Amino acid sequence: MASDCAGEILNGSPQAVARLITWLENEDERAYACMAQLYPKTGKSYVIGITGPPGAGKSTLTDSLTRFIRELGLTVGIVATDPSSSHSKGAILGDRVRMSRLNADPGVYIRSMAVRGYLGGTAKATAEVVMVLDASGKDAVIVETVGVGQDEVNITDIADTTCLILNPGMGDAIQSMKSGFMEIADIFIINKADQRGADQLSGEISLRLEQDSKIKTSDWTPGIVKTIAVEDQGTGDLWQAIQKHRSYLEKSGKFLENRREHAGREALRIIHNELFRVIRKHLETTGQLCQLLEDIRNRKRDPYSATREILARCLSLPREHEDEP
Ligand SMILES: Nc1nc2c(ncn2[C@@H]2O[C@H](COP(=O)(O)OP(=O)(O)O)[C@@H](O)[C@H]2O)c(=O)[nH]1
Ligand SMILES: [Mg+2]
Repeated sequence: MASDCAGEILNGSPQAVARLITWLENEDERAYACMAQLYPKTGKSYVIGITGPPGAGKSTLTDSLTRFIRELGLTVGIVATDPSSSHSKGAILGDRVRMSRLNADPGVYIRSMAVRGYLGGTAKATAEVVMVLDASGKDAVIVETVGVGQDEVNITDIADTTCLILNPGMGDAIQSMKSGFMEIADIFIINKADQRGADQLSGEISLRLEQDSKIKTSDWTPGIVKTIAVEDQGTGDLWQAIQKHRSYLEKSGKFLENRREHAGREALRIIHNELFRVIRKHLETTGQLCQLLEDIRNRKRDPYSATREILARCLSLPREHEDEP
């Protein structure tokens, strides 16, 4: 039952969290009733986005940062979206092994999610999984993703503080980044600072930031932090940089402003997905979808007037799952 599940999640049950996330991924109707109950209890976790190219050290740093946060006595939820998992299970397994020290800790919940259908990005249900971990009482939620730009959910729409990880030698990548791309980062992390060129990269980032007109006029200048994630070095500096950004957000009023914007955008996404899901299901169960698509393929119909007609019919549909509380 959805109401039992919500209650268990509010009591911090990891089994209930796992069950609801599976429902969300499968678009199981029980998820919606449960999410409706949890929603008023969300908004307490601080959400940290860790993004960057594959191999930059996102998982290793997430592991290190999580252990640091745990030592402060705070609990952590981790959502790792994995672009390569549609091709092989290797990367997700790798993450699991890398984070295995955390698996035994009841103050940490880790969920890997597959990104289907496109390269890179943030899984569709990521924002919802963050809400579930938030409702389950985690103080901080870390979202690891390679997604920037081309996916349907941007990390900056989910995270309070977004960190972009780069490595020494990526100066050329910085130079060729489109304007606007630099703006996604509240903090730049130069990971693998044990390798040559960390200072040079730091200089290149600073230069790009100075040239960026939007960042120049903003009252937040992104921090640059050097880390060696494999040796747990720089993690404390990163935590401090995150705290500095958080206090900037809170003092400037941006924290609530961003959260309001995120909530509005997420609501539109939920309405979009849910309307499509309900209408598709109706068309499928009544057998209309096949016929309609066949008519369009055969050019007997056009999809525009068909959509109008479907909408007109569906808007007088009886309500779904009225049996759920
Ligand atoms: N030399 C060095 N290697 C690192 C560092 N951080 C991570 N790595 C290695 O880089 C590889 C990719 O790391 P991973 O965390 O899986 O990257 P992700 O794809 O961004 O999640 C692994 O072999 C890590 O051991 C670092 O600070 N220095
Ligand atoms: Mg990873």
